[in-house]
Amino acid sequence: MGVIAQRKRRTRPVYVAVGGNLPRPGGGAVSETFAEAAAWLGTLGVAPMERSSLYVSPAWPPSDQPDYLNAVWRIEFGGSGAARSARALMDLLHAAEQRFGRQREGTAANAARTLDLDLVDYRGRVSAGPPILPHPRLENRAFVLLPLAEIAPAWRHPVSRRPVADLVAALPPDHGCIRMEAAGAG
Ligand code: PH2
Ligand code: MG
Ligand code: MG
Repeated sequence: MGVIAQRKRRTRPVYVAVGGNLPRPGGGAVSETFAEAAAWLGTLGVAPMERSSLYVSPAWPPSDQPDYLNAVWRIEFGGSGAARSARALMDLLHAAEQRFGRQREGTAANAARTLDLDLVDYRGRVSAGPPILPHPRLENRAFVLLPLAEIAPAWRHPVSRRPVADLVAALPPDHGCIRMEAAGAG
């Protein structure tokens, strides 16, 4: 096997958790925001190559916010060399959030949002950040684990090494996160 083929094989994937529970300015479904954000990232050489179904879940912590739409994407980098570090990718994800109407200034933690793109796993790296890797709250979040298990059934938590199926099985039964029937544009 050539060196290039070997290197390709060893490259570990990057996963991003996607969420939103507000229409962006000017309107439009959250699912459309996801699809357009994916397309925009693709133009920057950071293409979501695999996208889970869309999942609906109540906002966490419980509140009167609209339900969230969530998904997980596997990201691949194009030839341009864009975002070939976790930090650079995080910056691009923040730029996408801003482009699609995310308000950060003056908003509380867990405020409703048009688009949230969280780096869940960057090639298995463990880091105090920024960005903190792996995402510190992913183990308790059905809305991250269910879509991740869908597109990456062999995934293991980079620190605990627990398989994603075990993490899913440990979720409280009343997590309320439901996969939408049609494979979405998420
Ligand atoms: N994201 C949050 C806070 N709460 N709840 C759900 N259901 N889905 C989310 O993506 C989510 C949340 C902050 O990022
Ligand atoms: Mg988040
Ligand atoms: Mg975020």
